[in-house]
Amino acid sequence: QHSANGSEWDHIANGMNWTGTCATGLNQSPISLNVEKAETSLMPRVFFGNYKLKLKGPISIINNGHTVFMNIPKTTNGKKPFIIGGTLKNRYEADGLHFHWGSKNSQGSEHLINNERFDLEMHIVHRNNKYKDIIKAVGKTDGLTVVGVLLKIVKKPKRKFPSLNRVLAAVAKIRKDNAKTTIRGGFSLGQMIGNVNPHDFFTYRGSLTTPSCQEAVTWIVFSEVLPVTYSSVSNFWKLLDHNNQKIINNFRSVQRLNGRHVFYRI
Ligand code: SG4
Ligand code: ZN
Repeated sequence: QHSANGSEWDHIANGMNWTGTCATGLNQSPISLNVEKAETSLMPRVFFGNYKLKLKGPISIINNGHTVFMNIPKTTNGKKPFIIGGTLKNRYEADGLHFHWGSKNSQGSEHLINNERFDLEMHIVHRNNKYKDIIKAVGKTDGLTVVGVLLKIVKKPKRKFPSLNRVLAAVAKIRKDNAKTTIRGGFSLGQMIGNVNPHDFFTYRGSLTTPSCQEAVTWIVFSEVLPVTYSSVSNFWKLLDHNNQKIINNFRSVQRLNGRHVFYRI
C-alpha cells in the first residue's frame, strides 16, 4: 500500500486510482491510445529546439518518494531545450524528466498504445514560456506539454541508448527516499530519447497524472517504443518511499476519453 505526500490513493493492479479532485475531471490522463480510433491529422511535426545540444552538468537525479526525477539543466551554451509544433501555439521549455514503472512482474506505462501497456514510461515535462514557473503553469489549460516515451524490455536491443542508460544506472544509487545523486553532463536530451522518430505521435488535451491532476497538459506520446534491457531498469523496482515501502506500479489507471479528440500525426 502506498501513501505519499499526504495524498491518498488506492493501489490496484491497473494503476493508481487517485481520489479528490482527480476523480472529477473530464479531461484526465493517461488514456488508451489507438491508431485505428485516433483522428489522423496533417499537423506540423514537433520541432525539438536545442535537443541536440549537450546539457551542462552536473545533473541531479533524485528519488522523491514517488518517482525518479531529473532536473533538466541548460545546455553548455546557456540555452534550454524546448519544443514547438504539433498543435502547440507557444514555445515550451524542458523543465524536468521522470519515470513511471510497474514491478518485477507487471508493466507500468501510463498510456496504452493499441491496448498494450509497456514496461515503463518516461515523461519530459515542458512549461509554456508565457508562464514563469511550473506552479503558475499548472493552473492554465495551455500551461504544460509532456512528451511521453514508452520503454519496452527486450533481450537484445537493436539500438543502444548510452545517455538514457547513464540516467538508468544512476537509479541504483538513490534507493532511499530523498536520496540524490548527480551524473556528468555532456549528453543531449535528443540522445536521451534515442532520436525517436518525432514524426509519429499521438496528441491530445489532458492532465497531470498525479494529484491534483490539473488539466493543464497537451500530451505528445510517441508511437515508437524504445527498447531497454531488463538489467538497466530493474533498479526502479528496488526504490523505496518514505515509509520504506517499494515504489512500484507508480502509474495511474486509464481515464475516460469523454469525447475528446485524439490526433495521430502521419
Ligand atoms: C511526478 O510526481 C513528478 O515528480 C512531478 O514533478 C510531476 O509534476 C508529476 O509526476 C506529474 O507529471 O507528467 N506524470 S506527469 O503528469 O511535473 C509536474 C514535479 O513535481 C508538474 C516537479
Ligand atoms: Zn509522469
